[in-house]
Amino acid sequence: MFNDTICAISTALKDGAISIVRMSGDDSFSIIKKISDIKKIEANTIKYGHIFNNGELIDEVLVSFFEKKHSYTKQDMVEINCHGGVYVTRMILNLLLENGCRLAEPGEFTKRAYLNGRINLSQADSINDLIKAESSIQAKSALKGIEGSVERLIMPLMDEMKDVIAMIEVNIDYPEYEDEKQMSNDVIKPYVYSWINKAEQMIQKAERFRVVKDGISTVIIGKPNVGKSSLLNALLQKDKAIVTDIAGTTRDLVEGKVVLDNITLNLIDTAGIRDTSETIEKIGIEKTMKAIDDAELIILVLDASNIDKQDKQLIDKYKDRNLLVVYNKADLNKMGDISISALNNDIKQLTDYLNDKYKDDIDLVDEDILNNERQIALMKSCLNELKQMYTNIDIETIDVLVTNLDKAYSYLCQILGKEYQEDLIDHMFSNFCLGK
Ligand SMILES: Nc1nc2c(ncn2[C@@H]2O[C@H](COP(=O)(O)OP(=O)(O)OP(=O)(O)O)[C@@H](O)[C@H]2O)c(=O)[nH]1
Ligand SMILES: [Mg+2]
Repeated sequence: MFNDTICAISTALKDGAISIVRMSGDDSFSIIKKISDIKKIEANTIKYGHIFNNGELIDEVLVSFFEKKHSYTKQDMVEINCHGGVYVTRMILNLLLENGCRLAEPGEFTKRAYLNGRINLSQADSINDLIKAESSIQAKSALKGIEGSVERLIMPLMDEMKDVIAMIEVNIDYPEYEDEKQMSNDVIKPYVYSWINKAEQMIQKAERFRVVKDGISTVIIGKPNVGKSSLLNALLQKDKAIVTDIAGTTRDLVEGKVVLDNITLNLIDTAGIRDTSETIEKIGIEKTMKAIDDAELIILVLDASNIDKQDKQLIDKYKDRNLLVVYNKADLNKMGDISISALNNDIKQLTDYLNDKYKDDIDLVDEDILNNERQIALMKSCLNELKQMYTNIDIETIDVLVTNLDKAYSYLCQILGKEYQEDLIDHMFSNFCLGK
């Protein structure tokens, strides 16, 4: 089923020095022989040659051969390095299709790597994350995932659970073996307690890290004319939002993304908050309120040369949220812990503060942690089963409790893809790009 030979263009289809067209499957080696002057194939070598279509030269190429044992998919694989450019690359792909290959689905090479046991499902997650990485921290965390950090993290927990399940099963199935350790409710209670703690910690760390890795949703708010749009522009280093000295310039939400040293901010500049009867501005302020509700971080901008009662009301209103008060217009008046001048692009105190504030979360990149939503969601399901088990531990019999434990364990298996679940696998790999 998985041995038919697939092919795809693995590099971006645009002008460039080199493109790579890949094949994987039983016929990879014989197909390249049919379309090129490379007739003698040695595994794990790179050969120089030419590709022909009915005797007509298509390109001069370098072809890498990977034997099953050493290939990415654990199948015979061929990688054709041809001259970049849309035309030649497509020609070679078409030749492969005409000579017995099937066009790979997105992610199908990695799917084969997984199905053939080359990588586990969490490693496949990470390969996808690496392809999509936009910042160094995303890339670093994906690389850790590829080299097996998730398995390292959850295996000790899985081993403990597996042992306890096995002992309970022995107790149930062979009650006559009195020598076996008896897994009474009292015996398993401390185990379940410690697993709950571990699962909670893993989820908490993963969620903290996800915020810094995927971008902190940040809303810039304040009264009209304090310099919110100027701050957005200074952070983005471009004139994205309109800036004027007319109060109420920004009506709609203006979005932008900025990568500071390591953290990414998903920024939203908003309409200045004030009482107004003007229809458009009113709608803008309603949108501001909604954006504030959804944000993880609120940057409240004040005009340091003109602080009044309304500023204090805003500080008071959002003091229980993740609020950062920034004093702008430092060129007119310097005050507060974070004093900036957006007009002069003097915002270092703010960026330094943010990099420092999230440093501990960023440092989690060096720990083995859960890497993405799928893994976190499965760990949460596992935690729910364990909590249910703990709630009932003094009232239910062991054979009822073990059903929760079985389910908890199976969620952990799913993180690594240890259970073969075709739906899940298809869903996951369809997010990949072609040729990977
Ligand atoms: N002196 C000084 N003026 C600034 C500074 N930042 C912004 N301004 C000026 O303040 C005025 C308002 O700036 P905006 O960035 O449009 O302010 P805003 O908070 O987005 O205003 P609204 O969109 O109306 O809510 C403009 O004239 C800016 O040039 C600053 O650091 N120093
Ligand atoms: Mg504005």
